[in-house]
Amino acid sequence: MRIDVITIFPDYLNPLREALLGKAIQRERIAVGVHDLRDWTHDVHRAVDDSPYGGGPGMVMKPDVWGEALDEVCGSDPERMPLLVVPTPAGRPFTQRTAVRWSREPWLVFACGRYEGIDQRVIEDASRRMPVEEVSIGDYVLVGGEVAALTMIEAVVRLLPGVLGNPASAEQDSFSDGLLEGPCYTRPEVWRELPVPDVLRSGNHAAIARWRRDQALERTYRRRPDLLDALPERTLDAGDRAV
Ligand code: 6GU
Repeated sequence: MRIDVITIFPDYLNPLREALLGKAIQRERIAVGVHDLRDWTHDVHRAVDDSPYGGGPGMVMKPDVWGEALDEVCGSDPERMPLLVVPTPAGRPFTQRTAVRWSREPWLVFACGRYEGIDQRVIEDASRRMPVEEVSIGDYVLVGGEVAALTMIEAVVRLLPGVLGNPASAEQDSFSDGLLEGPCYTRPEVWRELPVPDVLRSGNHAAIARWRRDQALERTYRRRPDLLDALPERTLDAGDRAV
């Protein structure tokens, strides 16, 4: 998978080179390009923003600069256009489903806006040549799209084959079955007078699976009842209905 990010703060994306993502780059599971939006300005001030039509606070990112940046980064081969992602608090919610869907794409380009946003015609124009998704990572407002892009890139890249050490761990994630994951434990058996639950040391694999499922259901009920409401009834087994 190829991932490009366009931003006025390229250093914000440095964490991409660390840890899991850095390893994925080294192992050539992903190729990453980070581009400074100001490289596509032509004025001495390298201006990327201007005041909003219609008045109001803040600044809006200029369409001409973004237009040239996207033309160059995305190219013009209709057979090989990227999926363009525009992080914005006004977007559709980014979820684990989005991450799974994007993990099948060969090429993602993230257009990170700052200030009040990007002139909407940039999105409209890009949509004439490529798929564009405006997405939000949650109901709060960040200063810019960079941290949101990092978040989404991490969620996508860990799903790619050969990136996680243990592929089974992606399948057991919170959300992959619509539930939050329950608690987990390791040695020692008793720590600060707190024992590991007996069932986990019983060796009874059916009982362990049932206990884990119950813990996940109970945690989801207490913390995210909205997820339970959204669960199709047929995904609940006989044991679940008894909980
Ligand atoms: Cl994707 N961008 C910004 N700037 N703020 C956000 C967001 C994105 N998602 C939630 N808040």
